[in-house]
Amino acid sequence: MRLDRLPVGEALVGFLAVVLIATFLLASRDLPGGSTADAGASASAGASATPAGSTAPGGLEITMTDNKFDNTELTAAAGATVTINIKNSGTAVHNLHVAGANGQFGAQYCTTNGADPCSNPNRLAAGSTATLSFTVPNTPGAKIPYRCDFHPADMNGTITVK
Ligand SMILES: [Cu+2]
Repeated sequence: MRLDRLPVGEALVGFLAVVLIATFLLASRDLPGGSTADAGASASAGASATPAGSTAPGGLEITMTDNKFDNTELTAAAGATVTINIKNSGTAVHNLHVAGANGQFGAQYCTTNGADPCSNPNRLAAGSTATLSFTVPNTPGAKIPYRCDFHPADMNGTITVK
C-alpha cells in the first residue's frame, strides 16, 4: 500500500504553508485595492465642482452664442449630482433651464431656487459664466429637455440619462 508510505504529516504542513502563502498574497492584494477605492471615493466626493468622472464623457459644458447652444446632447448618470458649466459668449442675455423630473418645464422662466434646475445666476449677461447643479433623476433612458428661456425655439437640447 503506497498510501501507507505517504508522509501525511509533511503533506499537511506543506498544504498549510500553501494556504498561508495564498492568504497572505490575497490579503496584500486587498490592502492597496481598498486604499485606492477609499482615495477614489473621497476624491469624487470632495471634487463635486468638477466631477472628472462624469464631466469628461458627458461633456457637461455648454457655451451659448446668439442664439445657439454649442452642445445640445448631454448624457448624465442616473442618480448622479452633476454640474453643467455654462458660458455666454454671445451678446444677448441667455439662461439654462432644465425640465423637472417629469420632463416638463414648470415655469416659463426658471429661478435659481425654483422647482426646476436653473442656471445660477438665472440670467447670463454677455461674457458671463454660470453653473447649473442638479441631481439626475434615477430613470435610465429618460431624456430630459433643457432650453434657454429667452430663446426656447432656437436654444434647446436634451440630457439622456444613462
Ligand atoms: Cu438664449
